[in-house]
Amino acid sequence: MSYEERSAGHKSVIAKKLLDTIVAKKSNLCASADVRTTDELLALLDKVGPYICMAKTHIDIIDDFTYEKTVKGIQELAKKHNFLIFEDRKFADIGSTVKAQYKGGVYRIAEWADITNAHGVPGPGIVAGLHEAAKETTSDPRGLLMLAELSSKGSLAKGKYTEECVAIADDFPEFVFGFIAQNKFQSSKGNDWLILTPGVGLDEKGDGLGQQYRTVDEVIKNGSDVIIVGRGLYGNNRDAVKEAKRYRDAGWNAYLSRI
Ligand code: 5BU
Repeated sequence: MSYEERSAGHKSVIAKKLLDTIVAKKSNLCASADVRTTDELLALLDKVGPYICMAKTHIDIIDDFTYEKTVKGIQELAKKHNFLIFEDRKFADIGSTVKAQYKGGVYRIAEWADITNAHGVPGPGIVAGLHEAAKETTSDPRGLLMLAELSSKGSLAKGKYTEECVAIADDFPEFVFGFIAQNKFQSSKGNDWLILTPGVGLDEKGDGLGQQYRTVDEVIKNGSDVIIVGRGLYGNNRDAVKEAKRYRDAGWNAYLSRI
């Protein structure tokens, strides 16, 4: 099915917004902006902004983080270039704790990130806690991705664990709209999950610390809807604009051949 068709029938507001942005920009590329300072982060997102549907952050690796400069800066760029914001927080605690972590502390993620993600290890309470925090924080749509699989070598998230993670998602169709995963999953309740895939690189096979890269064609052919690319865009002194266009085109062409 095309992104347009899936948007029309989707139960999640945030999934619709993402699908519509992908269509408008002809880009299924999410930039993973894993740099260490606010200036580098904002400069990178301003450069690649026109070519991405989404920016993924690890807000806790920014050495000089301030809500005023870092968060406001990301929000301005998201508006300027029309992309969604995904904080890759990987929540993993009981419902009550993740609720406080998502809405509070220094980062107040629920206020500004359209999307975040969570491990299924604690069971369904983690999703219920995050959903409560989202509803108590804002009337803007918020979406959660469950971490069904990881790209790293030897990952324990597989088999029965992955199956149960997918089953948890089926009980929260308004909030959970898909997975961070390497494969596609069918919902037993007819939900249309989006698959966002990290571990995508066209020039390298890995990073020496367990990361494993597959090509854009491989992952899209296998059912991914969004490719997540970090160092492939800006590592090794790459020209981020040139690489963003390259990954955007590769992602879009692979999608067109799939449908
Ligand atoms: P890279 O530079 O393209 O390797 O960055 C990949 C990003 O995706 C990085 O921020 C990781 O934290 C994130 N990631 C991943 O690489 N693999 C996974 O399975 C998950 C997240 Br989940």
